[in-house]
Amino acid sequence: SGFTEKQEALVNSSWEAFKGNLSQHSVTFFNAVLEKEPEAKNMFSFLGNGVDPSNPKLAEHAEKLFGLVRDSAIQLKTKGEVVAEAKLGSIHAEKKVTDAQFAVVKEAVLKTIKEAVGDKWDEELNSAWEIAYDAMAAAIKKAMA
Ligand code: HEM
Ligand code: ISQ
Repeated sequence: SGFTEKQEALVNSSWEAFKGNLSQHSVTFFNAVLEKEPEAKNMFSFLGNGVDPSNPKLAEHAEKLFGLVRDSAIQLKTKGEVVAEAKLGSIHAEKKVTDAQFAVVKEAVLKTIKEAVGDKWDEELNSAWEIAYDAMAAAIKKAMA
């Protein structure tokens, strides 16, 4: 039932793969979000010119998001639950982020991790990311309320 050491290790190692080519994977990530949710372009101040691979803000923001999903995996393993900082709740409440948008970002995270790990991808790895993402999304939604 609990999040296992193996699942935590899978998330950690694929987080390293993501960081290994951060600028490329950040572009993949933003394109995947915008393909399903064009409105997101207006939600991020730094997307004024669309997805510009030379804009360092893309990587900065993507790194924060993926880093928090990794942190979620660590929290799940060490204490069995995930808590989000109050500020994360207020930012997303302010931007009026919806459940449907959380689902779009989830699919984009999974697609990006698949690209990052290449032939190391399997269902177990995918499922570990899903569990960690869902737990962090739930914690943010709770902090939004
Ligand atoms: C801001 C994390 C889901 C929209 C932030 C920030 C963090 C963060 C750390 C503040 C720093 C930064 O801007 O990079 C997360 C995590 C998510 C999540 C971990 C899922 C588990 C979403 C979703 C949306 C969204 C689904 C809607 C498309 C935004 C916006 C900002 C923001 C618009 C403000 C960006 C700006 O300053 O221009 N998020 N987020 N987030 N998030 Fe999220
Ligand atoms: C949501 N929150 C923070 C950063 C993000 C970067 C890309 C797409 C969605 C995001």
